[in-house]
Amino acid sequence: MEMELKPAEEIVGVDTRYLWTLPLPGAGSPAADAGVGSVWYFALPLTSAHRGGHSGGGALIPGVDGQERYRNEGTVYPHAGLVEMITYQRRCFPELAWRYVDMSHVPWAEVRAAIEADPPDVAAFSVYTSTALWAFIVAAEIKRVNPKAVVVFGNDHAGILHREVLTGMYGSRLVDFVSTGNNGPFTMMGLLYTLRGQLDLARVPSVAYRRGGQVVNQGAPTYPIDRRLLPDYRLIERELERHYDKAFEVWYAQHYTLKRMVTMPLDGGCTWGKRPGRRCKHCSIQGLTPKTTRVATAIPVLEDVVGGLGANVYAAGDSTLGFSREQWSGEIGFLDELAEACAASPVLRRHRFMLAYGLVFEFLQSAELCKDFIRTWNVGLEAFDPKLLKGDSKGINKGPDRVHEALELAQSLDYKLYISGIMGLPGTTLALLRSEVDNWLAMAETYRDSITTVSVAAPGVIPGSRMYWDSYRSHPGMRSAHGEIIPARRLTEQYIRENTEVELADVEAAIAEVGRGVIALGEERGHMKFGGYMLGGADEDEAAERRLLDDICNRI
Ligand code: B12
Ligand code: SF4
Repeated sequence: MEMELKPAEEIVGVDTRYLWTLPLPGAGSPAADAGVGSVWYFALPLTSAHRGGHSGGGALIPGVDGQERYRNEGTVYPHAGLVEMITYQRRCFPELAWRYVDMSHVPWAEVRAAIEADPPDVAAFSVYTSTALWAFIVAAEIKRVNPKAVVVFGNDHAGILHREVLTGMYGSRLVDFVSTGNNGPFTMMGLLYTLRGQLDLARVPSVAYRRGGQVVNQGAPTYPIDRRLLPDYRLIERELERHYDKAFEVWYAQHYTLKRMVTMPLDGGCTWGKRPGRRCKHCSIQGLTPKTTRVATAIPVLEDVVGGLGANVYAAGDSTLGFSREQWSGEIGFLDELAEACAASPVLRRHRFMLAYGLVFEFLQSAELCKDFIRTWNVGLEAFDPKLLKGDSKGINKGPDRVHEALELAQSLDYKLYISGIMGLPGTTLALLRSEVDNWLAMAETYRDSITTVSVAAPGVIPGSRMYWDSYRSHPGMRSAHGEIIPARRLTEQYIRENTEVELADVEAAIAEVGRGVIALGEERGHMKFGGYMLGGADEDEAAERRLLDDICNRI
């Protein structure tokens, strides 16, 4: 698969031009470190949001008490992609020092001091659209202190925009390599072997870089996930204790018996993704081909995580609840096998430990099958009025009656619910906005004993989505905003203006009203939390972050 701006179908396969066998056969343990003495892996905070750097965090909403717990608690979930790479690094380079730094928890001053004291030789960043600014800031500081350091950007934002990053005002100076596929460990370990002089760069998959004034991209299909190691969270147990457990305590402790949650790439893609034109318009995930791990491999890892670390498991797939034999083409029996294996495991059969995504339709099909191991159903309801879903494949949620039926079923089978939605979809009027607010509040009130989170956001125009691609092609204004850092809030404002009868300000007022209601209801009973997408771009913090970046760059 090649990550590009134009939504594309993800290809799964093995391209034999590249190195996939890790550790590299015959590499042995080289005596010299060849300039690579330490590798740091960075997870980043949302732009301008030191508060609520967590999914569904966000700025404080005026006019309601009980938001103290939303302040600066950092994310609940360690970063799966980074722990996946660290797991491989321990296998391939057991002697090579590494650090895992999650800046939603570790403050900038502390990170800056650590870089000053002993900068890394290689820095790997997981870059989302909403965290790109911080990726550049930290990369700049590392290059300032250690100009020889090698900077690698990865994840969807960087991969989709690899050209923009490698040739951009900041990226051309700060970023050496960009990962362009869903092959993190192979890209990163390949690069480490290359930097140590043990592998030709041409054999590293899914990597883009500058050469002779050009951008070279060694695009590769996604290596099958049933042949990969799963992330080993024991490697960051100290960070779990120091940071993530506290965040979990604040947000979720009242809802769960296991008091942690870690993300596991057990499956990926969705059954809607085969043809990119059919995908939900706002979905920015490129890797959409349905794929699953091997259940026999996953079970011992899950036993360690649940039984050993005492953690819940966030299934990173986009459509996990869709993967039962009774649905779609009937080809994928992942959940059927998993249910059977969990029931047979002395550790797992005692817990409902998993959080899984699924459409309403998918939940209705698999709720009964999964009721002994899935604890939480994570559902994107998007909107209540079917008119708003037209032209966006989420219409497959099939309107309010099916939603109601699914929520009732969830409650009767004692599922927890993490519910998200979008306000300001094409066709929105002021009257519709009002009725959406009322519907969200009515739902929150009815199901508050099951709901952990209600998260409602404006339609973020982010690269990777069909919405972004359509706007990019049809709007000169959009093209001028396009680049290595995306002004997502400004683009969203424009998108709402052009496709609805309301303004972003109306949408944000409606979201705040839902927020106030949800928080107040949760305070009364149920402990629901509220969150919305922090688009950034609106406050002084972000302007200060931009100045910080320029200031560091001027000193390199
Ligand atoms: C789990 C998840 C979360 C979790 C946990 C994230 C975490 N800390 O790990 C939570 C709930 C916290 C979360 C939050 C948010 N998320 Co989220 N999340 C996901 C989800 C479902 C799975 C990600 C995952 O763990 N996959 C498994 C791991 C192993 O793979 P991966 O991360 O995809 O990375 C692969 C490659 O990209 C590559 N790679 C990744 N990083 C790097 C770095 C280097 C150096 C290299 C070489 C390679 C590499 O290697 C991996 C494969 O081997 C994805 C959707 C999806 N299925 O991809 C959305 C997704 C990543 N999230 C998204 C968004 C928007 C958010 C939020 C901004 C939501 C919000 N608040 O409004 C926040 C941001 C939080 C933050 N501070 O960064 C978007 C990102 C879009 C974009 N263009 O940036 C996605 C793609 C979903 C979408 N809307 O389309 N998210
Ligand atoms: S939003 Fe979900 S169902 Fe829609 S295309 Fe994306 S992953 Fe598939």
